[in-house]
Amino acid sequence: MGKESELKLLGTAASPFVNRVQFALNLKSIKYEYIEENLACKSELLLTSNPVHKKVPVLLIADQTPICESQIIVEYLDEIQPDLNQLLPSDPLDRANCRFWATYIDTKVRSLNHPCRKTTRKEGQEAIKKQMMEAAQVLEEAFIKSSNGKAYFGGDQVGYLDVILGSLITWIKFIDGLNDFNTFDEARVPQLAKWAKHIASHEALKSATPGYETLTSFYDMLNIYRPPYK
Ligand SMILES: N[C@@H](CCC(=O)N[C@@H](CS)C(=O)NCC(=O)O)C(=O)O
Repeated sequence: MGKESELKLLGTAASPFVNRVQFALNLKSIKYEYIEENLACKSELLLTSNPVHKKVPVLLIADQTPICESQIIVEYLDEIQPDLNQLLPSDPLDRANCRFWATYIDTKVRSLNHPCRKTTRKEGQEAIKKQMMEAAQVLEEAFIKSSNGKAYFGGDQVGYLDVILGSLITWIKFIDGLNDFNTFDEARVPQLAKWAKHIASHEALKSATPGYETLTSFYDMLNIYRPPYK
């Protein structure tokens, strides 16, 4: 690797999108310097390197050129370090399929699970749970097709979708806990539930996963805590 060898990652420990990039960096044994951002008071470096969205993660390569958006960063890492744990498959059609599901996960699943998701009505909560249940069912089918009876979306080794969805598991479980729900219910989505357990114990993800306290304080910082409905 040339100038890619000096990488800096602007992040926030509680962000699943930052954790996603860290997961990919770990899988690929790429060294980087981590810079913690305070999203309540964004640094000049963040504002100038991601002026469009002003969000983390941002990957800065050696000359400070920024790359924004977690999916794009993960793809970039896969391209600069293809020999170690290749994430996207080589077949163009399989790649397109992976990107389709990645978009589904980051739009549909993330919006249902977003910590800022607010509904003050019990019916609203129930509707969201129902939609999350349906989304999990859809992902169960996608997993069965993609994994071909193996442990991961990527087959025998961690693939792109394992990174994309794997990095959201901690937040999904955290929000589930507040809402008395279980997205990865073994009775409803047995294969997905088994996958979630398996990937969560993967060292490269474990070391990129924030603890419960980090999630709680981030959630509190968003100032949206409400007790779960009973
Ligand atoms: N689509 C973006 C989402 C990144 C994102 O939402 N980052 C949040 C932290 S989890 C952020 O920086 N929020 C700051 C803000 O909204 O001002 C990605 O995949 O990188």
